[in-house]
Amino acid sequence: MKTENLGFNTKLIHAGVFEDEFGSATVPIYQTSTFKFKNAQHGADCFAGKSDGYIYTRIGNPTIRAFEKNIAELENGFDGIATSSGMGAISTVYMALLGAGSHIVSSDAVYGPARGVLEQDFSRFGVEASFVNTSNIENIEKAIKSNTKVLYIETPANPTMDITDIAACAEIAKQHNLILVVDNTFSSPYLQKPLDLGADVVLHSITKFINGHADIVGGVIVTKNPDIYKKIRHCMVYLGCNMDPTQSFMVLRGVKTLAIRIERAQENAMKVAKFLQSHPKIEWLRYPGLETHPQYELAKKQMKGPGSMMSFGLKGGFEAGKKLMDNVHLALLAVSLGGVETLIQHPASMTHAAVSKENKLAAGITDDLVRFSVGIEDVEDIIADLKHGLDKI
Ligand code: LCS
Repeated sequence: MKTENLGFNTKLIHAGVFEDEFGSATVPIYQTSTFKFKNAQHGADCFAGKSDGYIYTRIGNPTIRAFEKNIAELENGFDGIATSSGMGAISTVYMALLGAGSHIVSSDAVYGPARGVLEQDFSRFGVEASFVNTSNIENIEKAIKSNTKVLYIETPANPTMDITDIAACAEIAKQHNLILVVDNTFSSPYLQKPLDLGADVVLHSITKFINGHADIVGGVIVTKNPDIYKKIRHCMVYLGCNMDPTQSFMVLRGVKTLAIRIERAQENAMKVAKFLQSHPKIEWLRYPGLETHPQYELAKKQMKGPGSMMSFGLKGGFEAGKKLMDNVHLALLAVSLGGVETLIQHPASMTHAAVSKENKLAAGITDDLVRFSVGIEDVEDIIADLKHGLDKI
C-alpha cells in the first residue's frame, strides 16, 4: 500500500507492510538465513546491485525491510537500517562517520555506553570526542575543531531530561560541514521529528517506545541523504549487527500502537509529575511538561508533547532514593524505559555506571537522581505506589 501521503497513525499500521501471495494481514517472519537465486546470473546481479532480490539475512530480509521502510516513513527519511540493538545503531553510526584523526562533539548527558564506547573503544582507533552540555548552543560552537566530523545529540537526554535545540544544531552543523546525528529514543517520531528540523541522521533504541512492550532489544537508523545511508548500511552489514526477522516481526507489531501508547503514558506522566512536584519529600523534578523544566519553551517548540520520562531527586539524597526504589511494588525496579509498564531505576549506579563519577557530575547525573518511566497502567495505581514508597522514607 502506498502510504507516503497518509497520516502518521495510518503509517504506523500500514507503512512498509507488503502484500504476499496469501494476502497476510501482517508481515510474516521470514525465518531464513539465505535466499535461493533464480539462476547464476540472478545471483551475480543481486551481488552487483543490478537486481532487487534478497541474498542473505545479514544483508537484507523481507521482514526486516518491512520495518526499515515503516520507520523511514515515520521519521520522514530516505530509508531505514535496522540493527540488533540501540547500541548496535550507535556504534554503526560512529564507525561509518568517524575515523582515525576525526573528532565528534556529543551531548555530555547521553545513554552511558553511547559515551563509554567513544571513551573506551573508539579512542583506541584515534577517534577524539568532546562531551559538552549541548542545551547551551555556545558550548557546541566552542567544542568544534578543524577535525570535527559529527555533532551527536540526545534530546531529551538520558537521564537528565536536558533538551537540546535540534534546529539550532542543524544550523551549526551546516556552517561547519558536520553530520548531525540525533538519538530520538526518548521521544519517538510521534513526538519529535529530527530530520524535519534539519538533522542528517536519526537513531533509536527500539527496545523502548517504538516496540513498547519490554520484550525485545533492537535499534534503527534513518537518514535523509542516500549517500550517508549507503555508508552506514555498509558498516552495519560488514559489522554484522543486523536486526533479525523475529525482532522485526515483534517491532512491526509493537509500533502499530505507538501513538496511543504515548498519548496514554504522557497523560499519566503529567499527573505523576504534578503529584511529585507538590510532594514534600521531593527536592527537585525534571519533566519537560512542567514550566519548572529549564527548557520548557524549547520542548514545547520542538516536541509535540513532553513524553512520559522524568527524573527527580529526594530530600534525603541517594539513601532516600534507595528506600523509594525498594518500597514501590507496581513500578518495576528495572533499567530500560518506554514500555507499557512503569519502571524506576537509579542511573548513577545502573544505566550510567560506565561513566566516571567526575563526568557524571559534570553532566548533571547526580547521585540522588532517580529516573521514572511512566507506563500505561491506571494512573491512580501508579501514584498510590509512589505515595506508598515515599511514605516509607
Ligand atoms: N539510546 C538511548 C537514549 C537509550 O536510552 C539506550 C538504552 C540506548 C540508546 C541503547 O539501546 P539498547 O542497545 O539498549 O537497545 N537505554 C537504556 C536505559 O536507559 N536503561 O537500559 C537501557
